[in-house]
Amino acid sequence: MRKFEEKTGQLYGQQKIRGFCHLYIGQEAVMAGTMSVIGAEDSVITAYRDHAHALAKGVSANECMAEMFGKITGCSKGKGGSMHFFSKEHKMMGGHGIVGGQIPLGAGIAFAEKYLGNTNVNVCYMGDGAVRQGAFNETLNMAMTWKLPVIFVCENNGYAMGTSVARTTNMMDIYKMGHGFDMPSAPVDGMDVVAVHNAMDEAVQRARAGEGPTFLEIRTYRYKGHSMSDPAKYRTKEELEEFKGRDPLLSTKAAIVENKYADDAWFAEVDAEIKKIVDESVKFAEESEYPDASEIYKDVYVQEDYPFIMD
Ligand SMILES: Cc1ncc(C[n+]2csc(CCOP(=O)(O)OP(=O)(O)O)c2C)c(N)n1
Ligand SMILES: [Mg+2]
Repeated sequence: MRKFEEKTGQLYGQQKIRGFCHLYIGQEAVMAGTMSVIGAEDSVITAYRDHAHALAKGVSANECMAEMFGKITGCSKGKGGSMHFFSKEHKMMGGHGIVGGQIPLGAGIAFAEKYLGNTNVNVCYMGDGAVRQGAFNETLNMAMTWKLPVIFVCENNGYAMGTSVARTTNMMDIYKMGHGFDMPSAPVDGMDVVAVHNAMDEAVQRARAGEGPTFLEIRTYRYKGHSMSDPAKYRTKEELEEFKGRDPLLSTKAAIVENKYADDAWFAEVDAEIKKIVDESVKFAEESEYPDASEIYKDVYVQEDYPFIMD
């Protein structure tokens, strides 16, 4: 996730990737910790900061990179771009640009799974800004009433664009918003991948057992600006450095080496392998074709054979 996005940032600077683009760098422990709990049959849905979600759910780096280049081989056939990564195969249900728009959709997917009688869950990610939408409250109410198998994950990175959480609320503990619906809710250290995994594991077990939703407020931080055009003047250098000092990649690596699960040579091998995958994705994207003009109205509305849930 980190290497893919570092490359994405470079390519944006070279104007090979255009349009809106929001990097996830710094928040990776949220994705690694939550995705390591769920399986291929479970679905995820999120907002526009979606590259890591797609990669972690199994969408290939090739398809993700090609999407940002606007190429037909992209996961949304080059018509979605950075903010709209979708994959029916991997049950990655987007990539949504309207803040909070994905929250009722996630509950809807969970409703469908329950209706079909399986034990699949939906993980519905959102930002700290998104919880200020009315739809968030309405969705939590319905999800709890119907005991839907959905895990609401608020990735609290402290800011909604340039607006800090402190400027948008009198009550800083976002997880407490779930208490208004008697929903199991908890704060989680988002820089600690094991803490994230454990909280998620509990939530997913509850959802699979038919006991309904959970609301996790995972406290994290984004190192880059909101989008590529944001110089991030609304926060101090010290604040940024403090979080970088707790970088989840470094602390996880240290724990792995300390416990002798792997050594530096193994990390070097993995680093080289990932560099190759990322470099190849750029080549793949560059060599792919743009969609033909005849594609423009395709996939805008649901095709008869499309809805995965009715298969
Ligand atoms: C309904 C709506 N209002 C406003 C915007 C403009 N907007 C885009 S991102 C954003 C901030 C959202 O912040 P947050 O939910 O914390 O997510 P983050 O970017 O931190 O991941 C806003 C206000 C939008 N896309 N949709
Ligand atoms: Mg935010």
